[in-house]
Amino acid sequence: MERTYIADALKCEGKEIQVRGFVDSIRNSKAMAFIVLKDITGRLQITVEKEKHPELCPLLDQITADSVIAVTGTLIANDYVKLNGFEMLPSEGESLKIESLADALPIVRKEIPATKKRPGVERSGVDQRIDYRWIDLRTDENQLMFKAQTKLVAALREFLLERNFLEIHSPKLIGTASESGSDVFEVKYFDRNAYLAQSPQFYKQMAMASGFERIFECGPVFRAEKSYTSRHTTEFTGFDLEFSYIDSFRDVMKMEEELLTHALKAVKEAYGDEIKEAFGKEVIVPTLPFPVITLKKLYEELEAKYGYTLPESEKGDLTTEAEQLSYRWVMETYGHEFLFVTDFDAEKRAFYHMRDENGVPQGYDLIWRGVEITTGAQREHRYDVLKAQAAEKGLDEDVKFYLDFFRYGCPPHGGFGLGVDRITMLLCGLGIKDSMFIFRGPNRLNP
Ligand code: AMO
Repeated sequence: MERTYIADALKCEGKEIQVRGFVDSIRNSKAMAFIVLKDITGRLQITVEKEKHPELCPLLDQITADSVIAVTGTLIANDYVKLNGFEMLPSEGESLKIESLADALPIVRKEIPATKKRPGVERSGVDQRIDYRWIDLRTDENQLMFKAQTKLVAALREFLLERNFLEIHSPKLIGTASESGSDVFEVKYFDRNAYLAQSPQFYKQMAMASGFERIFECGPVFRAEKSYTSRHTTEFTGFDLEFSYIDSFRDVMKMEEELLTHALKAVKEAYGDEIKEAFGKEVIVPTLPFPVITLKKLYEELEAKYGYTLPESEKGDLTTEAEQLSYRWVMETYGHEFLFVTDFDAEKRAFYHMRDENGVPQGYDLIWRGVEITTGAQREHRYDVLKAQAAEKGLDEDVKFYLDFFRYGCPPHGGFGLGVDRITMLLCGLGIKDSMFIFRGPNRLNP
């Protein structure tokens, strides 16, 4: 018999069907057994009257929580059943099969509150849960998070495909340390060394020199940074795009705000209520345009309103503290969750950002709920200027292959990189370890 998802089973009253999934809980008493079965779509109570099914009793005695079983039976309405008002009654004969028995679980996925009869049990810490991430991911909350992420990425894709963007897949093994020259992972590559791409930056720009005009890529990004914050990981998923024939970095900002608004609308429609219930976070579809402020003005505002003083060493860049405070500021000033920050110092930005006549990089950071989710810019596409800017950062030899992209004709262009894991984490109000499928950090290479 074909397997029916639990969400569909609930529409099959009176029919004999088969459901398969994890045992969410089992109550096995003398006369009756109640199993709550969970699959990716929902939960269903299976009620076994033992007298009617003596052949199932030895199996029922074996079943543990989180075991995987298959049950064939008939769905009937029963007002006494709290779960959906339905229960499944197994068919006669061998209607229950144990597919896999689970050992006692090594982690506590959710806090168990104390009752009069027994003390409460604390939830395991995040690092312990990551050790057994596949078990941790079975919770409704975690599965919801990945359903929402899937929706988000699908909506980003959909928006861009409708606007003639091509999807590219650039190499992650590259021959030279790239970008800002900041920490990259070196890997053995036969008899020499290669590096893991810290961004698809060079290749998305190469696509502009290839005349692709509009491209995006969703793929892994590697950063050899020893950061131990709730926002940093050594490998994450980047959603990057690049497009040609822009007149200013403002065109890039416009594209991004429209893209994100579309994606958040899709997530809200599909999962807004569930996210609110599971994580206590409202999915807010932002209004257009997003607020914009220069870095200098932002610091003035933060100082005047909240007494924030910028450490001298951090001048020209956005500090983590200021990033967090900017959320309060943008909410109080605009009632908006997003903030574009522009006019960083050239010294603090990548060499490939175009600069204006005063040397100001033509780019931005986008901050959502107090965390940077994007860097974007118009790129310098004029070979001589770009070469000089790379030389200024001591990178001209390293990026020679990249500079060549600009020698044989290249349209003006710009783009941005969005951290998918950061969006998911902010959407659910979690830290990065809790919101990645599997977190990677300086001390974490397993599972
Ligand atoms: P940037 O280095 O700012 O820009 O990265 C783009 C976005 O990626 C996310 N991000 C991270 N997420 C988790 N852990 C990290 N360690 C981490 N580092 C970055 C953030 C960030 O905004 N080439 C440029 C993009 C461009 O100009 O198109 C770049 O890589 O959300």
